[in-house]
Amino acid sequence: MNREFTIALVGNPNCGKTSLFNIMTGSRQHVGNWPGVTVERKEGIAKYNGRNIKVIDLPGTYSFSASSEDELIAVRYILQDKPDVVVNVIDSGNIERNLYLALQLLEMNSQVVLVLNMFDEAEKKHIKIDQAKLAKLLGAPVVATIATRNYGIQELLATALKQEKQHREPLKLDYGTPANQVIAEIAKELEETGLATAQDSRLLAVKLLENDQFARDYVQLEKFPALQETVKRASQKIRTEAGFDPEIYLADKRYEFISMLVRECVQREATQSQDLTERLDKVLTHKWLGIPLFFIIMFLIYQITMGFGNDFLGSYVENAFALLGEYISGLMANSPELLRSFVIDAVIGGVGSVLVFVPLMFTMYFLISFLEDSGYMARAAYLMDRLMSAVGLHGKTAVAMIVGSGCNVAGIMSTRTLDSKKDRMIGILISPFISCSARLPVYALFAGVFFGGKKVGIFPASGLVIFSLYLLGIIIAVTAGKLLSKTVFKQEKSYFIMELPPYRIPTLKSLLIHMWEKTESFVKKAGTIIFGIVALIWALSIFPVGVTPGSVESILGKLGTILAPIFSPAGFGTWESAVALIVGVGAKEAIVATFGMVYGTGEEMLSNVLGQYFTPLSAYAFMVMTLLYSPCAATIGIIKKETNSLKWAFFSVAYSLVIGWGMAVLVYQLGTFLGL
Ligand SMILES: Nc1nc2c(ncn2[C@@H]2O[C@H](COP(=O)(O)OP(=O)(O)OP(=O)(O)O)[C@@H](O)[C@H]2O)c(=O)[nH]1
Ligand SMILES: [Mg+2]
Repeated sequence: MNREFTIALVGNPNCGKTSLFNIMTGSRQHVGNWPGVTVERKEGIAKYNGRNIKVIDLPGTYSFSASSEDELIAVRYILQDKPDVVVNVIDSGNIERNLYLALQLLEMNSQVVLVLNMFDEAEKKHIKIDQAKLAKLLGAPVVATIATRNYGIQELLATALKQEKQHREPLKLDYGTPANQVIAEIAKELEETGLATAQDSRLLAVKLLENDQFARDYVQLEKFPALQETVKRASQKIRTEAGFDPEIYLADKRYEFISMLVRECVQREATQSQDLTERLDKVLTHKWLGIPLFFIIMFLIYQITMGFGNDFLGSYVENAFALLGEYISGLMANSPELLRSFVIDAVIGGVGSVLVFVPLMFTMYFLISFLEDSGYMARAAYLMDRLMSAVGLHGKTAVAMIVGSGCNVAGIMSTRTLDSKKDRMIGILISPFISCSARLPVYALFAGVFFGGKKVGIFPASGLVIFSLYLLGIIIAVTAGKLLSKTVFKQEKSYFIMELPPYRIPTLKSLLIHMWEKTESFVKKAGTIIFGIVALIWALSIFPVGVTPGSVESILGKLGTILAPIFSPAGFGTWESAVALIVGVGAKEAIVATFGMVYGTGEEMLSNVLGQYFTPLSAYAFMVMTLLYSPCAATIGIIKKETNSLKWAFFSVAYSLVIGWGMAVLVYQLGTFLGL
């Protein structure tokens, strides 16, 4: 079978690979202005001149010495799957740093196209790059692109296709006399033993000489004593002849070469003016102001989401649903009782109760996308790092927590960027405490009913309540992380290095796409998973035959009744709450849907009747429970997958159940004691 012509996008984190991928393939993969957005391989098809080109988007990596899971995915793909053309995406504004990876790719015997992306930013910084000269010195074609403006993409595809019939001489970087010879020897031995192909033998030889762990594992060096001996002798030779360890010596030679390239091909005009990024960072990452500003920004986001998204826009949708419910219920007045109950209670009451939160979702996602695309998220992680390291957690855990506030599954995936296995385990296990967007409908419902219309100072109380839950999630996550790092995952402190990208003004288009994607998946989830759960519990609510649907005598009611006493100390020991919490493990939005079904009456929206079943205090305890108890099914699945262990998935459910229940009880009992 003819394999499709495949190109792979490889480059440093945050250089615009996914942006290029999206334009080339018409995909809508997540793009964000911080390093480490993409953590898995994505595929798409680009068309050029009627020909299909398979395009692979990979996580970013700074070099071939991969240490974290996401980098490993990138490096392994290049070595094992051998794409026809490696498209090395370079951030033109930071060409020196990006060339480090480029040199390693060019040392392979494969087709490489160098892409100077973010060409607009280089121009803005008054950096001029002589593309022809760079291409000549590196022996590979160079194309300039601006992914955000769809500039240069056709040329990139054309150039990539052209390489099919070309032969490129691998870059023979001059490492000096002692090294050149030993590298050739190791490469030859690698090829002879079949450990490497002509394509990657030189690169792997260099990496082995550098004592690179990834390369050692990749060729399984410990199984080949003769080769091991050769590498050892070669290292010794460099040490005696050059006077340095091979790692230092070889890296130094690479930097020497890069300096030469930059001298020859890059022109910089000196500029005096401070750019926008520097000015903004003076305030936003200020030593004292930074963290309070971060919390103020998050506070405002929740305020706007509640005030504008939910109370203002949401009320229209709620009214529309109420009218629809009334209308349909009128239409179905003479329909069979069961059908009527299904449509009115399950579909309108259940799924409808979730859908009224669509405006809330898109407001939230619009604002979060703005923070992500502008580059502020990277600052937030940088600021949080100080808090994190104070309690012994790795700073990148903050990135996972921020990403996790959209969806815990995504947050857990993003722990792939953590180098140390232990740091990663902690990140995975604390991520589910972060308040994700699926919990928002639950808060919005309860906070709206019990705290809506009240004000604390100038702020609506409902927004404050939701913000307090967001903070509580962070506090519990950090505390749990500290405990885990002191007990199960004891280790040395690892350090956080994260590049702060320049602030970029997000394009409205990308914000709208992001918002649309997320809202669409929220609606889809309501129509599929939530609908499925609702249909199931509805079925349980009508049996045994003859009971009033949704009553305590139904199977559902009986099940809930058994469990209800567990929740009595937390103030919500009703069978309905017990059932809602059980199905909430399937998906947190299902909690709202369940109440909608068992309390709602179709015409009367849930928010009008909920007040009869909770007090403000028990409502708050219930929200705390929703925040903390058990991760949802999708999150449990990803914990199992990423830790590769059922045991940890189980642990995660068990310990969060205990914490969630304990905190809800604490809130309720303390509140009662205080007379709230
Ligand atoms: N000005 C400008 N911005 C760009 C360009 N290409 C991408 N960006 C922006 O750069 C940021 C990073 O883009 P991504 O496509 O997510 O980068 P990536 O290389 O996939 O990043 P990782 O997945 O984290 O490795 C986003 O904010 C993009 O909007 C460009 O050519 N010019
Ligand atoms: Mg990406």
